[in-house]
Amino acid sequence: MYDLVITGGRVALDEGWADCDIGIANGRIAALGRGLRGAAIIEAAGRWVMPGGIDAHCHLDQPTWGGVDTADDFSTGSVSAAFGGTTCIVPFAMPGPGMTTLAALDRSLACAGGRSVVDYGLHAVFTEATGSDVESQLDRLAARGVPSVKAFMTYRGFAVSDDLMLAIMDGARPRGMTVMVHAENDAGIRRTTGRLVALGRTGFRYHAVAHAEAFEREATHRAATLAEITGARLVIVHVSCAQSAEEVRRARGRGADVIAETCPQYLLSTAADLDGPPQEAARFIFSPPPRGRASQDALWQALSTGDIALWSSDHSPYRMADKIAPASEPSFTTAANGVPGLETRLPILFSEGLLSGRLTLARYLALAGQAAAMLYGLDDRKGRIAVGLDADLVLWDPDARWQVRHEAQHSAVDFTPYEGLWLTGKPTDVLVRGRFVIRDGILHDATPTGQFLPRHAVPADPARRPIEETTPWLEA
Ligand code: DUC
Ligand code: ZN
Ligand code: ZN
Repeated sequence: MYDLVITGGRVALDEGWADCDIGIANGRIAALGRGLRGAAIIEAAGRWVMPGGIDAHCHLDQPTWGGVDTADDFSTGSVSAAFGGTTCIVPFAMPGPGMTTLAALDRSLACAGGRSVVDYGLHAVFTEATGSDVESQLDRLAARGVPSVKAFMTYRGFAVSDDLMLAIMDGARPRGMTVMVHAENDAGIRRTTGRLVALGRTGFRYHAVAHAEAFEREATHRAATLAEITGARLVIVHVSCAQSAEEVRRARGRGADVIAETCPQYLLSTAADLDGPPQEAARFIFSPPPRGRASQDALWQALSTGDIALWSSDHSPYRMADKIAPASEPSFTTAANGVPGLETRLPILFSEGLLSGRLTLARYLALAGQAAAMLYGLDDRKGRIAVGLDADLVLWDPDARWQVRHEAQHSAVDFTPYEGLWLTGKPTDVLVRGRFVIRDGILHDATPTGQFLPRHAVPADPARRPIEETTPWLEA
């Protein structure tokens, strides 16, 4: 007798669709089969039972920077995630001005503790303020279950030099840690922003010029090359355009362990969306910016082949007033960068990826969370429907036809970039470790029982060696 049995649904397993029951005991999936008996039974006829999603790139309760803070904390952000079928999140422990990496981790753990309705891990962030003892800091992060660190190639106060990037990668590889990079050419952005300002071109449309594709392509190529030099595992976060996706594909072709992530905003909006009145255009201010239709096609293609391995929201919950700033003269140079997306990430993938036929079930499952679980050291607990794993499950009504409306979303941000978008398929019931958080489309239990998940390191592929350990003339 199981604590709970879900019966009658169409279940998404690794090997494909199955008509089976799911038996849950002590918060874990205990059995997959027919005729299972449970203390409680959930009838799922007509619904699809999918693994809970993992959103491994989001920003919650970040320290105030330049007077701007994030609207969502771990409470509102995690409820929003749950309504969107995401049962596990990995936000960034972002440092405030001058804050060290480890102090930022302590701060984020304190912010998250006792607030989240879904389970969560944290990524660390290295900046020039991190200090020179990179290796000992990596040791301390790994010991605390944080085997992934992000570094920025742009933004004052954040951008790291190539030297520091190499040191981070050199330290990460032997520890089985993953380096995540925001790849844009900083000097190019600063130079072009300065010239646009001098020309009086500060409207939101110029955001796409100041962050042109060439800047992203160059930085992606450089970061990938640094990964090749060190043998490190590298994730290029928020790949926005065909040129950057192509750089990742080429680096992988050379044997480098470089992985691409993209986000829904790059598939559903274009630079033309920045061209409207400020109130409208502000909904599409994020970095890198939206691109053109050809990039959208290339990104869908790369998602379908696996050349892009990760699908994350980059949920960056900044309010409209912080985007339209100053209100008297909105400017791309002062607008807060980022859009909400925790709640829409998976429904967009379900509707526009799986149901549209762009993605197979296997690709959908990989992008929904399986790939993130494996890459970020969560696969022993999360990411699939399999015996022994946490009972993080989502029941979807595959026929529900609905329109995204900001008023119906649960983030504390005051807009969505997807206002009015029609989608098919909606989560109706969401369980985290066997407990209902959402039931029949309603918040069933807001008790913040989400746990911090210490993640395991993922050893580097021994074939990917630092360049000084290779002897190409002997191997030719
Ligand atoms: N990069 C992110 O990863 N998130 C928000 C803004 C940014 O530039
Ligand atoms: Zn970024
Ligand atoms: Zn981000």
